Amino acid sequence: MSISELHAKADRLEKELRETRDQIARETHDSEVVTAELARTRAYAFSAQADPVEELVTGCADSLSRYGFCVIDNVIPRDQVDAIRDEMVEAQAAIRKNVEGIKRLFDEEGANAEELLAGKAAANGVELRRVRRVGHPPKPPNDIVRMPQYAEHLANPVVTAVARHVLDDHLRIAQLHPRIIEADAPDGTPGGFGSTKYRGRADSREWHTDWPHDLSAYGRENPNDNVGCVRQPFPDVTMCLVMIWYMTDVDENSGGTWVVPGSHKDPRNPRGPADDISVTAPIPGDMQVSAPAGSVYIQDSRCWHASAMHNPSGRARVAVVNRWCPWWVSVDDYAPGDKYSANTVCQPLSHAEYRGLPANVQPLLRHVCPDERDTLQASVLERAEAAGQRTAAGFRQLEEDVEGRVQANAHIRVPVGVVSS
Ligand SMILES: O=C(O)CCC(=O)C(=O)O
Ligand SMILES: [Fe+2]
Repeated sequence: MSISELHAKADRLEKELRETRDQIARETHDSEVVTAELARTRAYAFSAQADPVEELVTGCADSLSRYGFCVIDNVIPRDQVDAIRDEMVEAQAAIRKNVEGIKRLFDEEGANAEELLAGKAAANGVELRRVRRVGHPPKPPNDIVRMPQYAEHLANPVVTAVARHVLDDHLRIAQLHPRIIEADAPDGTPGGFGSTKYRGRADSREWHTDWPHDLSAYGRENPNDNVGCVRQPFPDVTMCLVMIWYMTDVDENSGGTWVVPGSHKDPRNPRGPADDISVTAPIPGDMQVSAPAGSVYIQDSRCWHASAMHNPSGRARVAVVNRWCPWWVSVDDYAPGDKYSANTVCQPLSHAEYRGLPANVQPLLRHVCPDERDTLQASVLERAEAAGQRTAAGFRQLEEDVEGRVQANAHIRVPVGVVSS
């Protein structure tokens, strides 16, 4: 057989293998068995106190790659959880009040951005900050400024080690906001996430994937509000880690995040126009995460997941969500007309707010402070320095050993024509 015939045969066999595996999964309900076991054993969870930390990092990275998510248990010490939970609840109320104030100023008073920043916002008890991109409208301050106790933990060394391992060395937090799932109310209003008319059923879902893999991109067809989404089928690269910091215990009765293990590698998407998936129906093999208060759920943004639309536990599920990216993802939003800034993309910080952050959090949020120069961090520069030296060494060979150099790459063989599945 010729080389090209062999390649064609390999492609055919790979395709057949994929199809056969899909068929086995369908016929043996493989995913349901795997998920039931995963939910029971919590094989996705690791202790924040693990020693050595490298084992936790590889365990989390392996779980993220295999299942699309992991949990680090007890990142926030037990004795601080209650205070931080209360802080998050108060922050959410203040953030909502502020956004309502911004809407009122724009809608009822017709204020423009410059007069608001020049004092009108403050005079009306509304907080607005200038953003880094010139000409883009101001936004509410980054939610982190309302949660100083939580901020002390945001750059937890174990959490950042996992993020650096999976993403890259220079990290940026693109979004950060509370996400509270209400409990059933005394008047009978069901608990759960989202519109009250859809809440209360354990068999309802709101499947989605997260920015930059959120297909409806917050703003759908509206160029003022659309923050951008990677095209389907998504490249097999982890571009964003979503972190959910649970400040209450979570399980299937108390707002544990719904997830479909393995879905981050599936080319389909719950919102995919051609994928024949209902965003509100259970998916075989889905499960809810369980974790003690103080734990951090980490997922690849491509993983199919949903907030619980039921919460029979009798208490609210309190959490803060953040989206972490490597420096090379374009985190700034493409929603220049979003004057209410209900979306939470790159909410800015004043210089004083930035300087008031814990020192280890500043590098993660420097990009949202327009008063700071946002250069690449040392670890990324060091890589470039090493590559620069390697390049210079090659040119030295060209000066010092013109003929001997010709065989210097004889050991390098690049496979050609290999199609990866
Ligand atoms: O509330 C949860 O458990 C999930 C949150 C979520 O999906 C999100 O914020 O994108
Ligand atoms: Fe989400």
